[in-house]
Amino acid sequence: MSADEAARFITPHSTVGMSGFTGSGYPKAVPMALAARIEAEHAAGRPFRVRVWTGASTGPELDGALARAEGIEFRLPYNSDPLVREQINSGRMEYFDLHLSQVAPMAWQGFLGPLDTAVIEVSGIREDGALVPSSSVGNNKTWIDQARQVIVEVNRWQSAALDGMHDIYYGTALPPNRVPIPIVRPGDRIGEPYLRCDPDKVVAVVETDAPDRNLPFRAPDAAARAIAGHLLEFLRHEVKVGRLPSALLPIQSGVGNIPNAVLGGLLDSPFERMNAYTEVIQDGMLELLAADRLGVISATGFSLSPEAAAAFNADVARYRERILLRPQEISNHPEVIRRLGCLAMNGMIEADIYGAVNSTHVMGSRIQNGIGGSGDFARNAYISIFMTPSTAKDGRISAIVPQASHVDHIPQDVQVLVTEQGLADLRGLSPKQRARLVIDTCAHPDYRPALADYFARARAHSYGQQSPSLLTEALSWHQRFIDTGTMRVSS
Ligand code: 0RQ
Repeated sequence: MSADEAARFITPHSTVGMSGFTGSGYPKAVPMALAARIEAEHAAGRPFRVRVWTGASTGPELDGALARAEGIEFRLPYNSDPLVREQINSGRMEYFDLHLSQVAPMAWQGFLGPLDTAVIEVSGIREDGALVPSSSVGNNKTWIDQARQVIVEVNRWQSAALDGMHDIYYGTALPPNRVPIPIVRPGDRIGEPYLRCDPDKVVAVVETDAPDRNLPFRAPDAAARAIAGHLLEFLRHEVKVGRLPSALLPIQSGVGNIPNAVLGGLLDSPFERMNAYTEVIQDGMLELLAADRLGVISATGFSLSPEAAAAFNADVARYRERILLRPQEISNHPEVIRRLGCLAMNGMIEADIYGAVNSTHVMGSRIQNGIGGSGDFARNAYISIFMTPSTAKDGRISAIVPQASHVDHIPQDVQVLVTEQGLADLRGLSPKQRARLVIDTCAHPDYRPALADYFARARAHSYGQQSPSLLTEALSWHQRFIDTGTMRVSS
């Protein structure tokens, strides 16, 4: 049926579980039709908002359209849409930001309430009613299993050759019935290629032919290349001294400019054929796969530039055997990440001198995106690495601060910090040893003296000496930015 007809099954204040993960595999027609319906209802003076659950970020046709219609009252999890961000930060939308591996298990626990409708993009429907997933798996299995009714969007743009790439594991349960997840190598297939779906639940099938979000990547700038350089040197050193194998350990890489520069650096690196156990497959990962530098990639979705998406779609069959897309509950499973010993490499907003990392909140209160999978990987990784340029906003903000204005990753979950200034290997160090190294290695020279001065005075006057702190001053850098537009102290 048409998307307009399908959207009529969604009622005000109900909960809708949408497919979609970092701009791939999200429904494109039904959310737009729903947004139009919400706008019409609002114009007629009738309130209409819904609760939206997704895999992670989606695209302008979903989050953007529904936010523009003022149609989302509550959203979970990770978001990167600017309109949604603006509504969250102005207090008009409630946002529950949680670890991506925990979304499905928490939905099963029941405290989030019932799921009324699942809207799931697929690349095909088989004769037996099983669904062929499209370019992401995310929480689709859980949404289909939990929803009272299912709307399926079949997207012709998605390559038919995706068939066979997915690994949908049906062995998860709530305690006390949990069993081990039997993945011991990134490429292990433990499930089925298709999503099971009770045909009696399907109230609508809508056909589309529309591309995924596919944002172009910026070419790596000098800071990104410097960060990648420091990181690759560190990994080479770890191999040389025998702490990492010559093929490294399964890599996890976040999305964005810097992680992409790191992947670019791996293309020319001396490491043997590597593997990836990650969430998102970006351009750099496909290049590594095509160059045979990567053996297998396990993830839950793609996040490609338009060129990479077109090239990939034209050649999916070539990659099919070496890419696995899993539910995000499995791609980000703490048990598997710990067992495989992933090397986690993620971006951050800021870190403090003790190595606590803020991935989510600007100036402690404004959400940027969300924690995503960074926590799933950081806590359980073999080595947990966070990266950022040492300053933001043309140098007016230092990314190394006396105290993080919000903490997503505690110092125990942060082993390596990298900026374009250098790399701090914090493993095995006490808080005071960490502080000296972070200030000397990672901070921008413009902010280094002020950080060293703060640390020296904290050493002299702090209440305790384990993690010296001046409580009334620790967040003053952020307040100065809010008050004056810069963290710099005016002369
Ligand atoms: O703002 O857009 O207004 O210019 O934050 O920063 O430098 O473009 O960096 O795109 O790599 O994002 C942490 C947000 C970095 C990302 C974060 C401002 C900066 C800019 C973006 P503008 P950049 P990136 C895998 C793992 C959490 C989820 C995660 C993220 C904007 O990496 O969301 O890791 N991570 N998931 O100006 C004020 C600072 C700032 C700052 C940057 N110190 N203060 N603003 N910005 N640093 C993927 C998934 O989980 C799905």
